[in-house]
Amino acid sequence: GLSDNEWQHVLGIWAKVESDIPAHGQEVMIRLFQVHPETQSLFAKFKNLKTADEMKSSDELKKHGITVLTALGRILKQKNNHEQELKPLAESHATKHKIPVKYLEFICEIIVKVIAEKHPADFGADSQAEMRKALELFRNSMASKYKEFGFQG
Ligand code: HE5
Repeated sequence: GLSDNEWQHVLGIWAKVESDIPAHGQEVMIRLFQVHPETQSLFAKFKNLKTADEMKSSDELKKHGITVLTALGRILKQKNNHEQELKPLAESHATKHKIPVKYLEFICEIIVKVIAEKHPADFGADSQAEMRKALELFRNSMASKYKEFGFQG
């Protein structure tokens, strides 16, 4: 787990994400689709968007970015007690959307990169390592819940 101090840093950084969730979410989704195009094909609504410009003009993509980061923020704020918040997310991703753990890894790494680009002065190597640790905890919990729902991930 993370120490109190580490959680405090992680949530301090997350407050910067929350200063503009739509812009961060949009950037995360576009980057995910550009770096890992295989993830885009899972989205019936988005698989027809070809260029970054088309992605940027999609209100639905923007909305989904907000949904993803809002859900993740709620989980991070629970620190080590995220079971209740995480369970419905793990269930839908395991049984309905069928999102491999590998793709959770992709999006988490992109989230770190996007925060680093948008907040270079506040998100140095140590903060990045703390955020990676928090996101790893999230992924590990998702992976173990996936198994409870019978999805090997
Ligand atoms: O599960 C839901 O609510 C509990 C449905 C809305 C939702 C989806 C759908 C939410 C809240 C999240 N995702 C959140 C979330 C946080 C982690 C970091 N997601 Zn999610 N997703 C949804 C992730 C990670 C992640 C990685 C990938 C490749 N997610 C996806 C994919 C994905 C898909 C395909 C869907 C359903 C399609 C959709 O809503 O399209 C607009």
